Amino acid sequence: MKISSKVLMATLAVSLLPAMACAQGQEKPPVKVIHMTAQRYKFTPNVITAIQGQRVRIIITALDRKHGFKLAAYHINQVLLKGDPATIEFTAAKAGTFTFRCSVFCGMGHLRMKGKLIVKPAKKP
Ligand SMILES: [Cu+2]
Repeated sequence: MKISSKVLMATLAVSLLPAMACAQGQEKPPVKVIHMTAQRYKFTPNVITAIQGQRVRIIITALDRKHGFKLAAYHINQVLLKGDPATIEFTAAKAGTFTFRCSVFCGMGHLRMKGKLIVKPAKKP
């Protein structure tokens, strides 16, 4: 009987752990995760949105060659190596529409390889 109650306690503790981790996670603001690809001469998706103050994580994979992801308004410039996902994380603190573009010359269409980050103003209480 003693052994089986110990096993039961251990089982309960293990099953409660994920619930506790989840409750702790709720205190942090949620992160918006965006998966993106880069290839001549576009980012997919090329329009991304966030709410002001939101934490944004963009995971970008260059599919065909080396590219870059430059979001000047947020002082981000990341080289993207072919087939190697790069993670960019920032807080969308400024509302507005901001252009991001390729920052590694990749061919004739390089200058038009760009997209938009739209940060909607946070609602006032
Ligand atoms: Cu380029």
